[in-house]
Amino acid sequence: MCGRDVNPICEFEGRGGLAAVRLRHPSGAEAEVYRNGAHVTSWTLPQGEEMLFLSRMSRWEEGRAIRGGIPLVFPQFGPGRLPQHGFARTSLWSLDEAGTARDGSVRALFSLEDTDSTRAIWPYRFSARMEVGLKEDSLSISLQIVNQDHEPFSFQIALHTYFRVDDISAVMLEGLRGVELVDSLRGGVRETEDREAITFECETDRIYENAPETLRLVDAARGRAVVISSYGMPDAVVWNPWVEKSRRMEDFGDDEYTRMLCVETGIVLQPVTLAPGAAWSGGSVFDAA
Ligand code: TA6
Repeated sequence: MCGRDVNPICEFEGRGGLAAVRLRHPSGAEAEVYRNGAHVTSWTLPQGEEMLFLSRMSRWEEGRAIRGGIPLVFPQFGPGRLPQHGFARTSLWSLDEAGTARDGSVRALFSLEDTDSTRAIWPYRFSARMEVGLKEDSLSISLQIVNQDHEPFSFQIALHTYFRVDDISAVMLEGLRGVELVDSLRGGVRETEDREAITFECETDRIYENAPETLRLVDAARGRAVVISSYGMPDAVVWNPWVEKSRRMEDFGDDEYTRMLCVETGIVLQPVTLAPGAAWSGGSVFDAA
């Protein structure tokens, strides 16, 4: 374990014996990333305030998605030919580089290449890279996908971020007024969001198409806001399982819906098609306000 170690980078054996790395900024801000899925499981501000939700019921097993934090959805969003949300979040990523950058941020670079098991279900050669960047009051996630195959391939990708909130009934999500959405709970019906501040009173599962690059999550009960910026990823998914779905999720506490909101930045409705040798990049920055 990293304990009071003040080094910017510390690799350790995390829960379930899984390999993890802690990033520590001189301000005291910290982040933890598990190589299983290149999964960010914690982001704390300099005074120790946790910004991400992590279920107390999460499993910690190689090859199984961690419930909470920032799961990476790739190459498929949702159900389909591949396992739900694709294989990136259940694959073991390499930690390639880590340290302090010239701008003072603490960074860790992870990569994933195709393997026999990925090619068995998704017959393409690819390389994926994720760079996690930590500053005093912000966390950034940069992504790159390269088509290493001789054939073009299409993919969806998303940062399925679970933000921690003190009380979902006092949460507002701002910036989506006028954006067209697909409601996954009503058979994909399309409508236009007419609220500037979205509030939450029931199960919510909506894909906003071509959302603004910046959204603002306000956790009024905590007096905290997070500015969610993204680039290269035009869609935003907003999800809270509420009561009944929470009860059906065995790695999620029945009452935990009150303390989380997923605001997922990604490419969902119009998959990206990459020609052989081509690269895509995108990412998000979360600023505590
Ligand atoms: O966030 C959108 C969504 O697709 C929801 O429909 C819900 O299934 C959620 O992802 C969680 O999916 P998971 O596979 O992580 O249980």
